[in-house]
Amino acid sequence: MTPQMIMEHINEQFEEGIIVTDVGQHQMWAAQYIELNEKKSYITSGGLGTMGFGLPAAIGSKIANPDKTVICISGDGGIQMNIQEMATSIVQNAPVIICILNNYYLGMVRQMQELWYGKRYEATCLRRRKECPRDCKGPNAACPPYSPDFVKLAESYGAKGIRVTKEEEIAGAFEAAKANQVSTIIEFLIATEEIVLPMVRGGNPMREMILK
Ligand SMILES: Cc1ncc(C[n+]2csc(CCOP(=O)(O)OP(=O)(O)O)c2C)c(N)n1
Ligand SMILES: [Mg+2]
Repeated sequence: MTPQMIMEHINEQFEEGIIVTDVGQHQMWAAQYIELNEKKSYITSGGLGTMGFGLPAAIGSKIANPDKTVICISGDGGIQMNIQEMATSIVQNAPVIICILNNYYLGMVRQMQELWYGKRYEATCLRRRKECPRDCKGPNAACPPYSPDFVKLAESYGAKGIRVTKEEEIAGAFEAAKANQVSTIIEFLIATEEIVLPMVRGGNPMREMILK
């Protein structure tokens, strides 16, 4: 399942709403693929790059616009920076649809380690354990399971949780989330080593943009 598929489903399934992003690769995919019009608006921390922005900003958007659908697009890293605000969404009765694009990595930084540091993944794999080989070059059959279980985490707050593992499940997950009266986390297990382009290496001029 590619991130682009998820963005296309959001475009097709929501005629109106406020789309809010967190920070990372998912933010870039949202910026590139989400279609906006007079009924759809987009809130992002942009280049300020404030991980943890997405969920509280989505809840605030919902409180200010109770009649609008609010969709938060976040990563498996960023969502955990302010996950406690799930409780706020419940107690304030401010339901939002939270899409977690789970690539098991702090993907934006992993991408830089891949492109410029010979895949020396350091502090970016969210499955990494002490037993893992020092020079791991990416996911393989020996990888431990991902923690936390986002579906159970959603349920523990009194919200709903749905896990989507393949493309055919995307449409049904959004239909279910729309029908829910409480916040819904949809965890999408996406390709782990996808990169987002174009990109400029820190300190380089724009003419040295990487396009492919
Ligand atoms: C508070 C904060 N810490 C660190 C960073 C640096 N940073 C930018 S994107 C990113 C990774 C985000 O990971 P995830 O939320 O899983 O999103 P992904 O890139 O995988 O889509 C990091 C660590 C940041 N922008 N803000
Ligand atoms: Mg991630």
